[in-house]
Amino acid sequence: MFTNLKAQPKDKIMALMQQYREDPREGKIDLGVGVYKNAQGVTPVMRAVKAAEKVLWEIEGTKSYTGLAGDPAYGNALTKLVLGDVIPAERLSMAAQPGGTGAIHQAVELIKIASPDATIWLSAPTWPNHPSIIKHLGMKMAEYRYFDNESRAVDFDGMMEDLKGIKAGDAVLLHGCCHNPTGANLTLPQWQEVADLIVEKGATPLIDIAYQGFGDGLEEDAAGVRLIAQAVPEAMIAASCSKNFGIYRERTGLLVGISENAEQAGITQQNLTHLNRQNFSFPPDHGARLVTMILEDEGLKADWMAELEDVRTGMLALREKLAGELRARSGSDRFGFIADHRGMFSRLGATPEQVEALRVDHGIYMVGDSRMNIAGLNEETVPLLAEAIVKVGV
Ligand code: PLP
Ligand code: TYF
Repeated sequence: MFTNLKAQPKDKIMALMQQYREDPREGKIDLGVGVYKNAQGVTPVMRAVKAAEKVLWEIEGTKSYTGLAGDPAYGNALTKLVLGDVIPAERLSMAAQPGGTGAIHQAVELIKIASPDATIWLSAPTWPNHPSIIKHLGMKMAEYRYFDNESRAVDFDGMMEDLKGIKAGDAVLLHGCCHNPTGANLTLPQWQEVADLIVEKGATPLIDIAYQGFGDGLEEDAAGVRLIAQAVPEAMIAASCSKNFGIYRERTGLLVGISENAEQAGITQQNLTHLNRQNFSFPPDHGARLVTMILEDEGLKADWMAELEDVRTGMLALREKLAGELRARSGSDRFGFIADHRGMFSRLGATPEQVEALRVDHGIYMVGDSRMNIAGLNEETVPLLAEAIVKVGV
């Protein structure tokens, strides 16, 4: 049987991580995988997570199964973080998932059940796992233009033109904030235009929000999601706690369904629960429990928000510094986009040869499409990166 298996494409980001680890050079700089790192290059356990884990160790009396859709308290707490109070509870359905990735996978499965001929529309570019999961599940996909390689900003005209091709029953995958891999994001008026078009076409948005709190703030980063959620009769939201709670390996995500009415929401809930049962029965609980404890406790929540805000403003300061260093070294404003982008990533717009030169000649690792993880920098390495970028001729 196994002799029938064929080789599978590698996860390029993971392959790059491996290459970085094997590089013996001392001054090497890792701007690859999308994991937050502090100035010392450490991905810390957040204070509130540590505190919650300590309490949990003391009070947790059982590790018996939760529900098939996870603990409802977790779903409610995380949904409130993402959506605020903009959608009445009776229209919501939710199921805990192993990470944001699990939530996306389950959303595509839900689309497959509800609308098997649907095309799922993806931004060009997008996170490589999006097309990979959709292809794996045998669904059709199409791309909409998103990034203008010249200005390194959103190509909104191109996006709207391409989205005119949406058909009723299709799904449109949107990044809720902090677009991966570009760092370029929609403005609120642009979100409104996208929402209007989706409603007009009778499509369903699938919003992937994996970096809430990493861009302009917890509330600000959710503004586009809330706007679109209020504008459409139905939507899916795949939320991840990996980054903003720093609990990557705990696999903590949530799929939220928004339905037109309470009756429809009940059926959607049954389907979400059914899908969990088919795929893994019960979702992981440890990360979800920590998130619930933090969001439900005023003190823990305040401390988590304060630490997250430090993470966010630290990355913004690095963006400003890098844009400044590049302005000084290149004698031009053409790198100003780095300060305009939000989240962990910016797409530099370098050629594959330049990305290669950065790695080979300067020990600087970024993804092949020239996506760099801003959190991989610190005060000392920003000038080194700026120098190298100018040297390789970006
Ligand atoms: N969506 C995007 C765009 C991401 O970058 C990530 C990154 O990690 C995820 C979803 C989901 O992450 P996880 O499955 O670790 O929660
Ligand atoms: O884009 C990134 O780097 C993060 C982390 O298969 C990641 O989203 C990378 C690859 C992968 C899963 C997560």
